[in-house]
Amino acid sequence: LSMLGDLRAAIEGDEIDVVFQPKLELGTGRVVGAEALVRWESPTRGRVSPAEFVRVAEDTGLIKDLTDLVLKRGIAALRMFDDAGLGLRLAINLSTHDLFDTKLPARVLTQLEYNQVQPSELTLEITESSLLVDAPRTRATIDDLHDAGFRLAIDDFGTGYSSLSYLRRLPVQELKIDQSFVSGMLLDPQDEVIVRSTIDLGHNLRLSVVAEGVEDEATLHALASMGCDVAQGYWIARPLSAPELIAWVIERR
Ligand code: G
Ligand code: G
Ligand code: MN
Ligand code: NA
Repeated sequence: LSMLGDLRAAIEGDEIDVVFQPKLELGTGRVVGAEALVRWESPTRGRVSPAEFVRVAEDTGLIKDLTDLVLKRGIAALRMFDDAGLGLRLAINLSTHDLFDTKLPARVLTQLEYNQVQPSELTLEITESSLLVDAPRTRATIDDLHDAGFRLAIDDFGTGYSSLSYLRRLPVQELKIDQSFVSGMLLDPQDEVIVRSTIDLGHNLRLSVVAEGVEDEATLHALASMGCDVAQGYWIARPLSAPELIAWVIERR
C-alpha cells in the first residue's frame, strides 16, 4: 500500500515525534546543542525510518507540513531548554525541497517569535547534496536564511561533490562530517585521512567542524586530538525526548 495516505494521516494525527540528540564540544566537554530528529511510529507499519518517509514526503509535497511540524515541536522544545537554562543551540534538518520555498525564512521566524527564541539559537542543517540542486535558486534561500540570523551547517559532508570555491562562498558556519567516515575511522586508514583532512579544510575555511556517528570512546578521543570541535553519536547519547535531554544535560554538569 502507498505510504502517502498513512503519512498524511500521521502528520495530521499524533504519530510523529521529534527527538533530540546532544552535540558535545570536545575542547570543554560542554553540551552545546541538540539535533532534532523526526520519528514515526505507525500503528500499522511499526517504526518507519525517516530516511524512507522524508523521501516520500519530498516526492509528494508533504514535506512542507513535515518540516513545519518539526519546526513547531523543535522550537517549542528549545523554549523548554532555554527555560531550564541549558544554553543549547537547536539544529533542524532541512530537505532539498524546503530550500525552494522563498517563504521558508518567514515560516521559521513565525515559530521563533511565537516561542520568544532568537534566530541565532537555531542551526539549520542543509545536506551537501541538496546544496547542489539548482544552486541559483537554493542559494537565494540560503542567503535569506543567513540574513535572517540563522546559523547554517552543511550536513553529510563528504558524500556530495561540492567544490572548494563553492563552499568558500557559502554563508555557512558549520561543517558536519558524515557518519560513514567517522564510524570506521579507527579501522580504515582512508576514512581516517578523510576525517583529518575535512577537519583541516573546515578550519581553514573558519568553520566549526562536527563529527557525527561517534560510537565509541576511542573515536571520541581521536577526534579530540585531531582538533575536531564538536561530536555527536550513540557513544555520547542516543536521541532523547525533550524532558530526557534536559535531565541528561543537568546530570552531566
Ligand atoms: O534519525 P535517523 O538517523 O534515522 O535519520 C535518518 C535520515 O533522516 C538522516 O539523513 C536524517 O538527516 C534525516 N532526518 C531525520 N530527521 C529529519 C527531519 O526532521 N527533517 C529532514 N528533512 N530529515 C530528517
Ligand atoms: O543525515 P543526518 O546526519 O541528519 O542523520 C543523523 C542520523 O544519524 C540520525 O538519524 C541519527 O539517529 C543517526 N545517528 C546518530 N548517532 C549515530 C551513531 O552514533 N551511529 C549511527 N549509526 N547513527 C547515528
Ligand atoms: Mn543532520
Ligand atoms: Na549526516
